[in-house]
Amino acid sequence: MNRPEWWACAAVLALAGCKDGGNGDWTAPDVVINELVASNATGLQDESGAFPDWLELYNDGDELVDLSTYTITDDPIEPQKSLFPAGTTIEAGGFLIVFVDGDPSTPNEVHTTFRLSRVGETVQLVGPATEDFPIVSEVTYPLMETDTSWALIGSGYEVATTPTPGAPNE
Ligand SMILES: [Ca+2]
Ligand SMILES: [Ca+2]
Repeated sequence: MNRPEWWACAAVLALAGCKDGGNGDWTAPDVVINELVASNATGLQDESGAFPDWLELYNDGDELVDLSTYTITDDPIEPQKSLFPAGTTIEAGGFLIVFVDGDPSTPNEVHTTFRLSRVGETVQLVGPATEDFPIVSEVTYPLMETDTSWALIGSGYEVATTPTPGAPNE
């Protein structure tokens, strides 16, 4: 964080609770789990032509975020369940599709080591181990109908009947 941001954060820390990590000077980026499909039959395909479950990350901040030291998990007691490939980044205002299928068969795409349950579970985007695994974004979704998504619209999540991978939710 640059100096003006540090001063601003220090000034409002007591009131607003700036997100702080284990080393005191780490701030969580504004990256959210923006949308997910837990039962994909006819929607987004990966490069192999499969229809994996997927989730969409969105960077609501104004700086590129390097996810190389981040992880993603469906198990809170195993924060490092699935690593991002080294060099994975998400640009400011950008989207990143993560195939949540336990099948890293298309190495140019990001895949997880686990799958999404159609009946619902909790998924977390987790920050660096050096910051004590801060939860950057967390979503708990209910039982999902096939080819619908759980989408962040406004300040909350709701079912979307038309998933929008890589684009703003609607
Ligand atoms: Ca799972
Ligand atoms: Ca979307």
